[in-house]
Amino acid sequence: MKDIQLKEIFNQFNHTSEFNSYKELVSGHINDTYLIKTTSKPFYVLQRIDHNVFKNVPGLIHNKVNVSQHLLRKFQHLPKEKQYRKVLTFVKAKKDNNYFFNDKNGGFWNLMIYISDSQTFEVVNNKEVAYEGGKLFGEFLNLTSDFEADKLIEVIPNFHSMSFRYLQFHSALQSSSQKRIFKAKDYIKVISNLKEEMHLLENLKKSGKIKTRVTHNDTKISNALFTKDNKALCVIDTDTVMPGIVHYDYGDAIRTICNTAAEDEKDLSKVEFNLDFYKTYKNGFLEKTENSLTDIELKYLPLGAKTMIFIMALRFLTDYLNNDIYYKTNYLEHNLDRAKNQFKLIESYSQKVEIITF
Ligand code: GN1
Ligand code: MG
Repeated sequence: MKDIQLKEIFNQFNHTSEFNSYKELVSGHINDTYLIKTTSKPFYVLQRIDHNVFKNVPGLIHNKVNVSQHLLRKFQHLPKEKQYRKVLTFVKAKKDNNYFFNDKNGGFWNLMIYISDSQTFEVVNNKEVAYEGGKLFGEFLNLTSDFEADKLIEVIPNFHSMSFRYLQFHSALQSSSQKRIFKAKDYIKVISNLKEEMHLLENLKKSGKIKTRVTHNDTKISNALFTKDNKALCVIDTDTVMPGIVHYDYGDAIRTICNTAAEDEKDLSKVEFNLDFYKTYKNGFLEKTENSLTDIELKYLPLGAKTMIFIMALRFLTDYLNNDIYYKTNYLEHNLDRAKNQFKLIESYSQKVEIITF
């Protein structure tokens, strides 16, 4: 049944390929994503955007298509077949000249060309991947630094706003069950103790001391494509490209590259901060961005890492307290386990990395 539906949706887009089969790609926590295998290459990635999370899907599509086109212009010097491996290519729908298709149930779909002979990592076990990941996300920031950030729509307002995430957390505490609050109790104190430090970057952004630019905002390492021999290829999942600060992207990549275990590993003894990968990632990232970063941006990069680990811990815990209404979960305490994992990572990070502040 599902293959018939997916085939129908796939055929609403402007391509000349023939649907053969599909495979669900389950790594993301929000959208539904399918690899569409066709009778001859290329394959495609078909995605239903969760419009409860992304209230303005046309705005999201506008952002990511424009950013892709901007990147493509930067890769004009490369041979054509290389260009299309370094940047996402979106396919238009047949109707209305849009890059999305609206199904009869109100679902929003978009289609991309699948970049073959590539791989992604949920956990990094290899220093080269840390280095290449740093270069890739650094290059993304570098190549979009001349894209006017105010041309992008803020598809999720306050996405990395710490004060907003604290508000959401406190309101979840008000309405949560005693049982869930009890399970979260050890972390409530940590959240309160870190409050001031975790607002530092937001205050620097608000005061204009750190400037806003185009950022990806979801630079977990599984959103980077690599060749089979571990060379960085392409930044994917550009749904959240919005104005932001460099620390978000720097930090979210570290959150995932330097965790010795997966984001939802339950055995916390496996969760450590890998300082070696941190240094390697930083070198790759700075290779691509150092010349364009101000002293104050550079100074606060380490705090960016801690802040991004923390904001994910806070969001996972908030969703647990809210009875799991936001992230996809596979079992009852999945969000709690994700939160515990991220709090453990902050602890390990703090033991290993010196935080530089004023
Ligand atoms: C969500 O859906 P996905 O996996 O790309 C979330 C990110 C989190 C991430 C944690 C729109 O990303 O902010 O960092 O989970 N995206 C949204 O893995 O909330
Ligand atoms: Mg995402």
